[in-house]
Amino acid sequence: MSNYDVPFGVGVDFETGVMDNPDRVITRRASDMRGYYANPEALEALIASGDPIHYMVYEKAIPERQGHLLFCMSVLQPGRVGNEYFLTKGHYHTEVDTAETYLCVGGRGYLLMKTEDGQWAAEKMEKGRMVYAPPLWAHRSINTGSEPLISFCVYPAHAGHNYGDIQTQGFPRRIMQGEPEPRLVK
Ligand code: S6P
Ligand code: ZN
Repeated sequence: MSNYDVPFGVGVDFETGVMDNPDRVITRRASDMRGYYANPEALEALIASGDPIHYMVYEKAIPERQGHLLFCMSVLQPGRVGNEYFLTKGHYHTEVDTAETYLCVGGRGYLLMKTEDGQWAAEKMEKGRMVYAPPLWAHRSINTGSEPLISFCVYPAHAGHNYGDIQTQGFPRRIMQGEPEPRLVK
């Protein structure tokens, strides 16, 4: 029995993405993102110039077992590494038969998804839009706007995270600066 086997409520600020009294806060800075961008020199320059925060995730310590739901607030900062917009690492779920839903509450960007057999999809994220990542689809957020991209995510608590081949293989598309729309490049 944990604190989370009884009902509870928690406040979240949709303007900032911050959750009240989170049990875990994950902070990923530029230096945590080596291997993920097309332009490693630009990433090293960013690290040398102050190693800014890329994203933060706020969570409650829900028991990681079947039946529970894990949820989080994810706040991805705006910015670019060279011409490539800031992104999260992206992952598959270890338990492959688990989906996830994202509700964007602020900012603008994409949820980029892929499967191991080479399919991919890029769904737009903007305030009020919900995006669904079905079982088997790896998922990564990308901020193409000028404000933080703020999302509320929910997924089965036993899902687990598998970063797998993503650091070395990436996704089939990258999202680069472009006018008037971001460019999806191979
Ligand atoms: C968890 C969910 C999000 C991500 C977060 C950071 O299943 O998809 O909470 O963990 O957006 O992304 P990543 O790829 O670094 O875990
Ligand atoms: Zn996930």
